[in-house]
This record gives sequence, C-alpha cells and structure tokens, in this order.
Amino acid sequence: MLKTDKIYVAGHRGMVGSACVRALKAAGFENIVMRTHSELDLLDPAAVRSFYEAEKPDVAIIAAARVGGIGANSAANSQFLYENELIALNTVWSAAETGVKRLLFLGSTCIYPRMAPQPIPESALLTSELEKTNEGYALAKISGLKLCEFLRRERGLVYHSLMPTNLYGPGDNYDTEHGHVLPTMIRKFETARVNGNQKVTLWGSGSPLREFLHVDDLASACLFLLEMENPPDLVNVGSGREVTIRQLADMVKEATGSQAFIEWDRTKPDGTPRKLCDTRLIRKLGWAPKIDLAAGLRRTVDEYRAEVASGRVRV
Ligand code: GFB
Repeated sequence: MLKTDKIYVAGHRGMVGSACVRALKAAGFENIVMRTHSELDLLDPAAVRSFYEAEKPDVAIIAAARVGGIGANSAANSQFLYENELIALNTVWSAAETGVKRLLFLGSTCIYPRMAPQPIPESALLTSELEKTNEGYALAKISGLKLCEFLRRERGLVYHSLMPTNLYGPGDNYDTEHGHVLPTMIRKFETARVNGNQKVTLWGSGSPLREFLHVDDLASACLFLLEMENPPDLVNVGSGREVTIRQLADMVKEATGSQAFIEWDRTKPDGTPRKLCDTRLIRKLGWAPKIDLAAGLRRTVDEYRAEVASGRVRV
C-alpha cells in the first residue's frame, strides 16, 4: 500500500471503521474516502457501483456491517443475514468490477462452527454446524469472505479477509439489549455505581469462555495485512487469551468501582460455549497484540465516562 493510495473505509463511523481511520492517519495515509449511511446506502447495488466509479479508490477496507450482541443477533437473524449479505456482496463485487486493486474484508469468528476445535484454526471453516444465535450474521460473513477468495482465484485480485475475535474499545454500542457483553457490562456496572444500585443482572450462566481484543490492536492487524504483498486469504486476529463471562464480570466490576452483587438471568442464552481463535498464523507472519485486557478495560471505562459526559455515547 502506498502512502498516496486512495483508501475507502466502509463503515468509518463504527467502532472498527473509526479505529481503522485513526490507524491509517497515524501511519501517514491521508487520502481516505468515507461515506455516511445517508450519503451512500450499501444495501443498494447501483449506488455502491456509482460510488466506486466516481471515486476510484485504490484500496477498500470493508468494516461496514449490522452488528450486535447475542440478544440482537438471536432476535433478528433474518435482518442480520439480509443486510450483511447485501453489504458484503455489493462492496466486494462492485470493487472488483470497477478496478479496486486491493480489498480487506472484515468478518467475525462466529463464522466458525459452534463446536469447532479450540483454539479455532482457519481450517475449521465450514466443517460443521454454526451457532444458532448468530447463524444469519455468520452466513453473510462467510459469503463475503468466499467472494473475496473466488475473485482472487479467478481474477488475481488481492482481496482477502480477516476474522476478529470479540472486540471492544471507543465508540462501542452501549445498548444493554443489543450490545455485546463487554460494553453492556461497563454500562450496567457504571450505572449501578452512579445510582448506588445493589444489584446488576447479567445474562446466561456466566460459564461461556470468550476472547477479547482491543479495537486498536485490530486496526494495527488490518494495516499489517494490507502492507503484505501476498497475505493469506483468511486469517484470525485475536488476543490469544480467554476468560469466562463470570471472570469478565469481576474485572468490569473492579474497573468501574461498583459494589453491586451479580445476579445471573439464566433465561437468557449463553451462545457458543467457547470461542478462542487460533492466532498462530498471524503471529507467525509477525503481528502480535499490544493491549492486555485489564489495561484495555480501564481505558475503555474512562472513555465510556467521557462519552457519557459529552453526550456522545451510543446507546
Ligand atoms: O458479546 P455477546 O453478546 O455475544 O455475549 P457472543 C457473550 C456472552 O456474554 C454470552 C454473556 O454468553 C452472553 O450470555 N452475557 C452476560 C451477556 N451478560 C450479558 C449482557 O448483559 N449482555 C450480553 N450481550 N451478553 C456475538 C455474536 O456472540 O459475538 C455476533 O452474536 C458476533 O454474531 C459477536 O460474532 C462478536 O460472543 O455470544
């Protein structure tokens, strides 16, 4: 990637896209193209095609998606499938048709089977059934990564994919019904601390295992892969460290300073029991994460407080 390249970041207002824009600017890439949802509807194939034809970016980073936690996904698998499928197909296909030389597609480790071997290697893709709570999202992301793989094979375009583990960081969605577990816990414990509430209710049994990665680490992995001449078709990006949801709750409680006790609502789903990605491939290529979970959490709690104070928080 050249410093003068024109780089389109799809989804620049989201947590992942905005982290990519920060990382690109910090690395000296200034020619960044962005469009808000109202300026460009990624569900509309003709609009996406005209955008690429008019802007002619050299590189595209596809970080746009409808995302959500286990509550949002399991309540609306159809919408997660429909929107994410269209976003993936439109942004990747029209890029290829209009001469975008390089493209990085972002997915999620929920593309892997529910009972995949742990840690999950890239080779586990499509070997058995998906987790039902996020099947729609997973199917759409699998379509996107496969489209990149086919285009690379058929047309020689360097279109490749990256599968991040569960992410967190600035600009996350703090909606307690639709958000992911980590931001939701921050909001619940912080609200309890501020209001002096005795109790915080969390979902499921607390026993599932999850791996968390700070979004700035993810953005550094995106740049690292884009700088490679011949990156792998598909690569996992994770921290390599997993915690139980119960351990995460204790860490968030401590980071916020809340005194509330935790009640587990077992009517809510646990989702996949374990989801640790095998990161040997990206580590072998020379990338490693820098932000450990405890430090990243403290930073994120501070940022959440600042977002609340300035009225910028997404809820
Ligand atoms: O982050 P999360 O919503 O999604 O939930 P997934 C992770 C775990 O945290 C589940 C538990 O076992 C939840 O039951 N949990 C405990 C909570 N308390 C809460 C709470 O208050 N809110 C939430 N949301 N969870 C998502 C997928 O799966 O991960 C997406 O649905 C995507 O497709 C994303 O892949 C990265 O980790 O289960």
